Amino acid sequence: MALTLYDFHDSGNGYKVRLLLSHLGTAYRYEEVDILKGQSRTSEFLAKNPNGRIPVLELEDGTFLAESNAILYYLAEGTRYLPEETLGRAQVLQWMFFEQYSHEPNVATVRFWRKHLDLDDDRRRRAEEKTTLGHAALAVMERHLAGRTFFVDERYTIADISLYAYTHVADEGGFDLSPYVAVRAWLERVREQPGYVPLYPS
Ligand SMILES: N[C@@H](CCC(=O)N[C@@H](CS)C(=O)NCC(=O)O)C(=O)O
Repeated sequence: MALTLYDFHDSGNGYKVRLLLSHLGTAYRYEEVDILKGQSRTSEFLAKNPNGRIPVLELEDGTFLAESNAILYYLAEGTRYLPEETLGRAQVLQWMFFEQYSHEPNVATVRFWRKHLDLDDDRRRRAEEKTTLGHAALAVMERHLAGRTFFVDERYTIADISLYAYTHVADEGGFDLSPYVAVRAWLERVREQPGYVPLYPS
Protein backbone atom coordinates (compact mmCIF):
# COMPACT_ATOMS: atom_id res chain seq x y z
CA MET A 1 0.00 0.00 0.00
CA ALA A 2 1.28 3.48 -0.87
CA LEU A 3 1.59 6.35 1.57
CA THR A 4 -1.61 8.37 2.04
CA LEU A 5 -1.49 12.04 2.99
CA TYR A 6 -4.58 13.48 4.68
CA ASP A 7 -4.30 17.18 4.06
CA PHE A 8 -6.07 20.44 3.22
CA HIS A 9 -4.90 22.17 0.05
CA ASP A 10 -4.33 25.60 1.66
CA SER A 11 -2.46 24.28 4.70
CA GLY A 12 1.19 25.28 5.08
CA ASN A 13 1.66 22.41 7.54
CA GLY A 14 0.41 20.00 4.89
CA TYR A 15 2.48 21.72 2.22
CA LYS A 16 5.68 20.97 4.17
CA VAL A 17 4.98 17.27 3.67
CA ARG A 18 3.97 17.68 0.01
CA LEU A 19 7.17 19.63 -0.65
CA LEU A 20 9.43 17.02 0.92
CA LEU A 21 7.61 14.15 -0.85
CA SER A 22 8.16 16.01 -4.12
CA HIS A 23 11.88 16.53 -3.43
CA LEU A 24 12.14 12.81 -2.66
CA GLY A 25 10.15 11.80 -5.75
CA THR A 26 7.95 9.63 -3.52
CA ALA A 27 4.52 8.72 -4.88
CA TYR A 28 1.57 9.02 -2.49
CA ARG A 29 -2.19 9.10 -2.36
CA TYR A 30 -3.69 12.49 -1.47
CA GLU A 31 -6.90 12.72 0.51
CA GLU A 32 -8.43 16.17 1.00
CA VAL A 33 -9.89 16.88 4.45
CA ASP A 34 -11.94 20.07 4.35
CA ILE A 35 -11.05 21.65 7.69
CA LEU A 36 -13.38 24.57 6.95
CA LYS A 37 -16.29 22.09 6.97
CA GLY A 38 -15.17 20.36 10.20
CA GLN A 39 -13.97 17.20 8.45
CA SER A 40 -10.91 17.02 10.73
CA ARG A 41 -13.21 16.69 13.76
CA THR A 42 -15.34 13.72 12.69
CA SER A 43 -15.04 10.50 14.69
CA GLU A 44 -13.59 8.83 11.60
CA PHE A 45 -10.80 11.39 11.36
CA LEU A 46 -10.21 11.55 15.15
CA ALA A 47 -9.43 7.83 14.97
CA LYS A 48 -6.50 8.79 12.70
CA ASN A 49 -5.38 11.80 14.76
CA PRO A 50 -6.99 12.32 18.17
CA ASN A 51 -5.84 15.95 17.96
CA GLY A 52 -8.21 16.53 15.01
CA ARG A 53 -5.72 18.22 12.72
CA ILE A 54 -4.13 17.64 9.35
CA PRO A 55 -1.60 16.74 8.05
CA VAL A 56 -1.65 13.04 8.84
CA LEU A 57 0.46 10.53 6.94
CA GLU A 58 -0.75 6.96 6.74
CA LEU A 59 2.25 4.68 6.41
CA GLU A 60 2.41 1.50 4.33
CA ASP A 61 1.55 -0.64 7.38
CA GLY A 62 -1.53 1.44 8.26
CA THR A 63 0.11 3.49 11.05
CA PHE A 64 -1.11 7.10 11.22
CA LEU A 65 1.57 9.73 11.89
CA ALA A 66 0.51 13.29 12.76
CA GLU A 67 2.38 16.58 13.31
CA SER A 68 3.97 18.05 10.20
CA ASN A 69 7.49 18.27 11.61
CA ALA A 70 7.39 14.70 12.95
CA ILE A 71 6.30 13.56 9.48
CA LEU A 72 9.18 15.51 7.89
CA TYR A 73 11.62 13.92 10.31
CA TYR A 74 10.30 10.43 9.58
CA LEU A 75 10.41 10.86 5.79
CA ALA A 76 13.83 12.56 5.77
CA GLU A 77 15.64 9.81 7.70
CA GLY A 78 18.52 8.49 5.57
CA THR A 79 18.12 11.20 2.92
CA ARG A 80 20.09 14.36 2.09
CA TYR A 81 17.42 16.44 3.84
CA LEU A 82 18.48 15.38 7.38
CA PRO A 83 22.09 15.45 8.65
CA GLU A 84 23.57 12.21 9.96
CA GLU A 85 25.52 13.71 12.87
CA THR A 86 23.84 14.17 16.23
CA LEU A 87 24.52 17.90 16.47
CA GLY A 88 23.22 18.63 12.96
CA ARG A 89 20.05 16.62 13.69
CA ALA A 90 19.57 18.45 16.97
CA GLN A 91 19.97 21.81 15.21
CA VAL A 92 17.34 20.77 12.67
CA LEU A 93 15.04 19.96 15.59
CA GLN A 94 15.96 23.28 17.23
CA TRP A 95 14.59 25.19 14.22
CA MET A 96 11.56 22.96 13.84
CA PHE A 97 10.64 23.53 17.51
CA PHE A 98 11.18 27.25 16.97
CA GLU A 99 8.85 27.03 13.99
CA GLN A 100 6.10 25.42 16.07
CA TYR A 101 6.46 27.64 19.14
CA SER A 102 7.45 31.09 17.87
CA HIS A 103 6.60 31.20 14.17
CA GLU A 104 3.63 29.07 13.12
CA PRO A 105 1.27 30.05 16.00
CA ASN A 106 1.72 33.68 14.97
CA VAL A 107 2.47 33.92 11.25
CA ALA A 108 0.23 31.01 10.19
CA THR A 109 -2.62 31.85 12.55
CA VAL A 110 -2.89 35.46 11.43
CA ARG A 111 -2.82 34.30 7.80
CA PHE A 112 -5.60 31.77 8.48
CA TRP A 113 -7.77 34.29 10.32
CA ARG A 114 -7.37 36.96 7.65
CA LYS A 115 -7.96 34.54 4.78
CA HIS A 116 -10.75 32.38 6.14
CA LEU A 117 -12.50 34.05 9.09
CA ASP A 118 -14.28 37.29 9.89
CA LEU A 119 -12.20 39.32 12.33
CA ASP A 120 -14.35 40.45 15.25
CA ASP A 121 -12.88 42.99 17.71
CA ASP A 122 -11.36 40.34 19.97
CA ARG A 123 -9.74 38.48 17.09
CA ARG A 124 -8.50 41.75 15.58
CA ARG A 125 -6.75 42.57 18.87
CA ARG A 126 -5.26 39.09 19.11
CA ALA A 127 -4.16 39.32 15.47
CA GLU A 128 -2.26 42.51 16.30
CA GLU A 129 -0.45 40.77 19.18
CA LYS A 130 0.34 37.80 16.97
CA THR A 131 1.60 40.10 14.23
CA THR A 132 4.12 41.60 16.67
CA LEU A 133 5.23 38.11 17.75
CA GLY A 134 5.38 36.98 14.12
CA HIS A 135 7.69 39.85 13.26
CA ALA A 136 9.88 38.90 16.23
CA ALA A 137 10.20 35.38 14.80
CA LEU A 138 11.00 36.74 11.33
CA ALA A 139 13.68 38.96 12.88
CA VAL A 140 15.26 35.90 14.55
CA MET A 141 15.35 34.19 11.15
CA GLU A 142 16.83 37.28 9.53
CA ARG A 143 19.65 37.47 12.09
CA HIS A 144 20.45 33.77 11.72
CA LEU A 145 20.37 33.80 7.92
CA ALA A 146 22.55 36.89 7.50
CA GLY A 147 25.77 35.38 6.10
CA ARG A 148 24.30 31.87 5.84
CA THR A 149 22.64 30.06 2.95
CA PHE A 150 20.38 27.71 4.97
CA PHE A 151 19.42 27.18 8.61
CA VAL A 152 21.74 24.25 9.43
CA ASP A 153 25.17 23.22 8.14
CA GLU A 154 24.95 25.41 5.00
CA ARG A 155 22.72 22.82 3.35
CA TYR A 156 19.01 22.56 2.56
CA THR A 157 17.29 20.44 5.24
CA ILE A 158 13.82 19.83 6.62
CA ALA A 159 14.42 22.81 8.95
CA ASP A 160 14.27 25.01 5.83
CA ILE A 161 11.19 23.20 4.52
CA SER A 162 9.45 23.64 7.86
CA LEU A 163 10.16 27.37 8.08
CA TYR A 164 9.58 28.04 4.39
CA ALA A 165 5.96 26.83 4.43
CA TYR A 166 4.40 29.78 6.23
CA THR A 167 7.15 32.36 5.66
CA HIS A 168 6.66 32.41 1.90
CA VAL A 169 2.96 33.19 2.27
CA ALA A 170 3.34 35.51 5.27
CA ASP A 171 2.17 38.42 3.10
CA GLU A 172 -1.29 36.76 3.05
CA GLY A 173 -1.41 37.47 6.78
CA GLY A 174 -0.38 41.08 6.24
CA PHE A 175 3.33 40.58 7.00
CA ASP A 176 5.55 42.81 4.88
CA LEU A 177 8.73 40.85 4.16
CA SER A 178 10.56 43.69 2.44
CA PRO A 179 12.77 44.56 5.47
CA TYR A 180 13.94 40.92 5.75
CA VAL A 181 16.60 40.86 3.06
CA ALA A 182 18.34 37.64 4.12
CA VAL A 183 15.00 35.86 4.55
CA ARG A 184 13.90 36.88 1.04
CA ALA A 185 17.18 35.64 -0.49
CA TRP A 186 16.74 32.34 1.37
CA LEU A 187 13.13 31.99 0.09
CA GLU A 188 14.57 32.30 -3.42
CA ARG A 189 17.18 29.59 -2.70
CA VAL A 190 14.45 27.23 -1.48
CA ARG A 191 12.49 27.77 -4.70
CA GLU A 192 15.58 26.74 -6.69
CA GLN A 193 15.84 23.29 -5.05
CA PRO A 194 15.32 20.27 -7.34
CA GLY A 195 11.79 18.91 -7.08
CA TYR A 196 10.39 22.15 -5.65
CA VAL A 197 6.61 22.44 -5.95
CA PRO A 198 4.59 25.57 -5.13
CA LEU A 199 1.83 25.66 -2.50
CA TYR A 200 -0.60 26.74 -5.18
CA PRO A 201 -0.03 24.60 -8.28
CA SER A 202 -0.92 26.56 -11.44
N1 LIG B 1 1.23 21.23 15.04
C1 LIG B 1 0.43 20.72 13.95
C2 LIG B 1 -0.58 21.77 13.56
C3 LIG B 1 -1.58 21.24 12.56
C4 LIG B 1 -2.69 22.23 12.29
O1 LIG B 1 -2.82 23.27 12.95
N2 LIG B 1 -3.50 21.88 11.30
C5 LIG B 1 -4.61 22.74 10.94
C6 LIG B 1 -4.48 23.14 9.47
S1 LIG B 1 -2.95 23.95 9.13
C7 LIG B 1 -5.91 21.95 11.10
O2 LIG B 1 -5.97 20.79 10.82
N3 LIG B 1 -6.98 22.63 11.55
C8 LIG B 1 -8.26 22.03 11.60
C9 LIG B 1 -8.81 21.90 12.97
O3 LIG B 1 -8.17 22.40 13.93
O4 LIG B 1 -9.89 21.32 13.08
C10 LIG B 1 1.32 20.36 12.75
O5 LIG B 1 2.40 20.95 12.63
O6 LIG B 1 0.96 19.45 11.98
